[in-house]
Amino acid sequence: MTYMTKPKLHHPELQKNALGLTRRDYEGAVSTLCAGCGHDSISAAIIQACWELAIQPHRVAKLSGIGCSSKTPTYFLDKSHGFNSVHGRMPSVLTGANLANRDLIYLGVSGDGDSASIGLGQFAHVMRRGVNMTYIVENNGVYGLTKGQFSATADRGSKAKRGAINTDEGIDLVLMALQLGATYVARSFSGDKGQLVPLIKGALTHEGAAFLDVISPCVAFNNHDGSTKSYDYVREHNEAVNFLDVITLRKEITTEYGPGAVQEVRQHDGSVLRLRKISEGYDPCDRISAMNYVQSRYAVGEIATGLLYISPSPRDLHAALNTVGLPLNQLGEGELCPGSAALEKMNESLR
Ligand SMILES: Cc1ncc(C[n+]2csc(CCOP(=O)(O)OP(=O)(O)O)c2C)c(N)n1
Ligand code: SF4
Ligand SMILES: [Mg+2]
Repeated sequence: MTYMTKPKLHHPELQKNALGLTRRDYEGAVSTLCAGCGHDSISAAIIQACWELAIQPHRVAKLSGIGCSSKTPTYFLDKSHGFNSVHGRMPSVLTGANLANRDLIYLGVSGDGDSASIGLGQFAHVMRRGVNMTYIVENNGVYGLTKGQFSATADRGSKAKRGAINTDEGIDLVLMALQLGATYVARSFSGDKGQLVPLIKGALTHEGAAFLDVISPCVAFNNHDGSTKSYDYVREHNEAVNFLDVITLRKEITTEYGPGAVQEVRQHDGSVLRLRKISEGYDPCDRISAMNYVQSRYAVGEIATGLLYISPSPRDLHAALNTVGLPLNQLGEGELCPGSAALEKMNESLR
């Protein structure tokens, strides 16, 4: 059995959001992942973020590939659209769906094997095309579902559960996303809900390619000494650059911070991202500095987390292709099929 339904009994006093929905309205089936798996904490953070943003569940399309991580969309947002694709192919399926219906909020959930091994090409192209989506990689450094082989994000020199040393260089998907043109790039840790929930909210409200690398320990195969993706290792080496607060149009700005400590970035949808700086002088609007910073922390064994880069002027694939403003299912037959004369004219122009 791959999923179990949850009883739908709500406590009458559960807190409601602006739509009158409780967190339970954003849940899915009971998880069948190992107890303590980081992926379950990420599902909980997605539920919290969507509830806080008061997103209508039917406006979300959640897509994934294959892996324990890719199973997780079953465990949240059971009233949303969902598509579990082929291993490593979530980005192309999501791109097609996005081009057909630009009105939905696209959430792609993937694993480090799914995105950095078999799906690396797909990951690269969805980022460089600027597809408007939130791309979450639940990164545990192993192929959890197939019993713990090193994935391409495992660091060189890190140790497998049975003692083998990884001799290959690890791929940092954050660095790749920065180089490829993603317009919102963040890293977090499944064990830090306080940092993760606002980062997911910021990504969901961002109108462009938003990439989130979440280190998510695999308790069954990669949570031992010598692993660089274990709970202990990440807690000890986590270097947060900022703390994010997302203020939507509905919410008044009330938090007060000291002068100079906060940077505000206004997004196209009207939401404001307030960044409380932790690392002095870190500018999340400077892509090249972000790349240097991530690499310099890595060189001394630290993991840079937080909102690492945001473009104040994101671009989206629809803008690049100059597509029609409405989803295809809202167009009439006349608009979808311009007729044989128009087709003939087009063919003529290509002869
Ligand atoms: C085409 C294809 N190749 C290989 C597999 C076997 N396979 C299933 S999941 C997986 C890796 C999953 O790793 P990851 O994406 O990191 O997810 P995790 O289970 O660690 O969350 C592999 C190799 C497959 N299902 N399909
Ligand atoms: S095998 Fe690892 S990744 Fe898969 S559910 Fe268990 S702990 Fe999570
Ligand atoms: Mg994995």
